Amino acid sequence: MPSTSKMAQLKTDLERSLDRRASVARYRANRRHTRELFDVVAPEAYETRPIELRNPIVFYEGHLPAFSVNTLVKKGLGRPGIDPRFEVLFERGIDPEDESAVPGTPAGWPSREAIRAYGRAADDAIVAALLNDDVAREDNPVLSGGLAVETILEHERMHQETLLYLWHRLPHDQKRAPTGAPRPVLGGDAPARRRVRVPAGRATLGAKRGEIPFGWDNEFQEHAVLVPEFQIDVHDVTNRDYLEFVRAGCYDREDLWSEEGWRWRTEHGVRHPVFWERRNGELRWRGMFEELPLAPAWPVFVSHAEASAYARWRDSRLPTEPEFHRAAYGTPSGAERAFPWGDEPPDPSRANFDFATWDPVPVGSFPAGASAWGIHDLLGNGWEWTSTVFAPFPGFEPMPSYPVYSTDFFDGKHWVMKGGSLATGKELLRRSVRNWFRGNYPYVYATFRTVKSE
Ligand code: AVJ
Ligand code: FE
Repeated sequence: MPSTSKMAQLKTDLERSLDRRASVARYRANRRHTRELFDVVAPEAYETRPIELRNPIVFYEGHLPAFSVNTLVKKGLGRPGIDPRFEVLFERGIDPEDESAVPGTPAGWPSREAIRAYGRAADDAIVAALLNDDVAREDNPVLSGGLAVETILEHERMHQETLLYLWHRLPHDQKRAPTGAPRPVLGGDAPARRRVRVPAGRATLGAKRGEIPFGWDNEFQEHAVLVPEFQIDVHDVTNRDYLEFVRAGCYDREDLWSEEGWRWRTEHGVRHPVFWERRNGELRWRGMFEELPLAPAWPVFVSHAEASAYARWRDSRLPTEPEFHRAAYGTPSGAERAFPWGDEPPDPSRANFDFATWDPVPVGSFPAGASAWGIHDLLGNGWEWTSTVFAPFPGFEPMPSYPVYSTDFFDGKHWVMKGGSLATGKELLRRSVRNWFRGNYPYVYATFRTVKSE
């Protein structure tokens, strides 16, 4: 009869081999999804740069495997990579303040064939490591608890969202919809604008180290915030609502905009959201695969600067990060939930996420996803801008697997977004996830709602 510690050992060995196979399956599924996303884009668009403030498309096909090799194989396991040149060239993306600060890129990128061959070699190395190496060894802070493995898996998930919003900028003749792609659901008129009162109470932000299987460094530590009473929009601001702001001439009203917001608005000649297009005097929606009517009930996607100006025009403001938490996860009893609707994991009846659609769906489409206060769409469809500057929580420590993940962005120029979009993976809908962008970045699937405190 084996001793109990021997039994425990046997059990963990079995568990470990199941974990290994599960990680390989997740890695493979991720890579397949990335490949499917690249297949949407016409080959002639490969070296184009759909967003000036980001690298060209070609970069991302190299970045995903190179990041995985850099993080798991080199940094984690301490082994050589596959191609040192690629592992520097594709190491990290860019986030310049404006178009004039875009760093130079190579005169010629490696060929697509070479990048794909690198990707295949990287996949083989990662899969072999997941199957055979001690990828979760506890005496190595990069690997401990599966940190590097989770880091590479979620990194690829996040960039699938990057790819989607980049693809959104491409001309329609440079994309092909996959067969069976769902048709856009335009819906009817938007629901009436309405706010609901959320009484003062506690919001728990962040997570405790060791209590969730994985989190990015900026999600720690957990801490409670007392949130005073406020009133918040039941629905995200819609295209119908925002059109009133445009028609009222608010892109010409400097008094509504912050100083940087106004500078961005004037220097770029911004007259309406980038997801909108003016065609023969009519405003239309730039859909993923076709131009569409401006669906009144879709959430408007805008920059933080535009969202803030709109809120000011409505004599209101954007919610703070703690207010978002209270609206999404708080309840009248004071208990807090894992998700707006309760503790059950996300499924397609609760929200629009995980690439279920290629364009948003009407606000209020998921009554089963409403929060305890009856607030809709707090997760999915579009991220939500907050008035909170992206900064570390108390007890922040850079993560060993990717120490510059957040620290470079604690510069007072990035704003917290919460909630997730149509292109956010399921695992990234956990309560503690924080996203962030510059205030003048209008390209993300990001909407907002307004709040008032009496
Ligand atoms: C957290 C979404 C702002 O896309 O720039 C990817 C995530 N960091 N690779 C980004 C990220 C490094 C990041 N965001
Ligand atoms: Fe990245």
